Amino acid sequence: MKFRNTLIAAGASAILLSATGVAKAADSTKPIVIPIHNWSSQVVMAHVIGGIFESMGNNVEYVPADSQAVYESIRNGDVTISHEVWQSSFGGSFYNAMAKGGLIDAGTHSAATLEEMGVPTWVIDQNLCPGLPNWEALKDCKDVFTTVDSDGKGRWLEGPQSWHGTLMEERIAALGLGDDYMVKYAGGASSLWAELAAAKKEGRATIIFNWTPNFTDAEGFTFIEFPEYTAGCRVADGGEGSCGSPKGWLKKAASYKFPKSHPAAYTAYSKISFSTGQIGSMAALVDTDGLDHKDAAAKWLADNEATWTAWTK
Ligand code: TMO
Repeated sequence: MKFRNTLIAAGASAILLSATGVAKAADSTKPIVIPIHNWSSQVVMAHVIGGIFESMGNNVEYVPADSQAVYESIRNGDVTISHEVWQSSFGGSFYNAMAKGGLIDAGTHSAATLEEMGVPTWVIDQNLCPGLPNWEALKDCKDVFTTVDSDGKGRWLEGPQSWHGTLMEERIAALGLGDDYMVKYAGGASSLWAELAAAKKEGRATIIFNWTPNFTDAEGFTFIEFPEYTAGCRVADGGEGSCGSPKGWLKKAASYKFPKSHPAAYTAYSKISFSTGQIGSMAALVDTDGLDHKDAAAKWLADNEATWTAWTK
């Protein structure tokens, strides 16, 4: 028996009869809305995933979005996905939106994550603060971490406050480090990387917020080992705050409408899983090689075609 592919237009939507005769819903022509945040891998991956959707015939729109508020926007249907849900920074907002209804968990990347304060590994190699990466070593070496703007205290250069609020200030207080250390917030991720480069040039120790996967995995960055994270240990979750960050997951979120409006794109999205090396290289194309985010995504797609086309089938 022979079947022919038959396209039946039914209002705005179409039904495709495949070779097996199983009806498949075609994707809506409405744009899939992808958020743009303020760290490199996320922006490159936005364009990588957008490029995958476009290769399948979908329309895509990119919108700048706050990385906490985006989960409420997804729940409301204004944004379609969030493709880098980092457990430490965004797990709370992700599950809050899910509990209110309207946001779904579309799977987990294979990369494990850590978002934590740390030092470039040469600070350890040169023994500038003996005992690191154990956090207790900090008690005896605030002086190597002072800067002109730190009031005689050791400085922790945090990321922008939009990522995780006053988490590190609370941790410093809870660990009894408040007399010796202070937090300064970077205006953007590029200030973190500028500080890494300046400290290296000056041969000066520095503590910055950083994460893995990132481009810094390649050169060597050592995360400080704080008391182990447990559920509820943070002040924001009702705890004392004297804990480090979780060895965490990296999830994909979607609007509950997405599987219905764009079933083919959603099916591909649910299969997407990036590794530590893949995400690190997306960041490196921008922060090490100097490409802009769109060019980095185009290069990544061209260099990894076999990987991503498998997800579209
Ligand atoms: C969410 N981030 C990767 C910046 O920690």
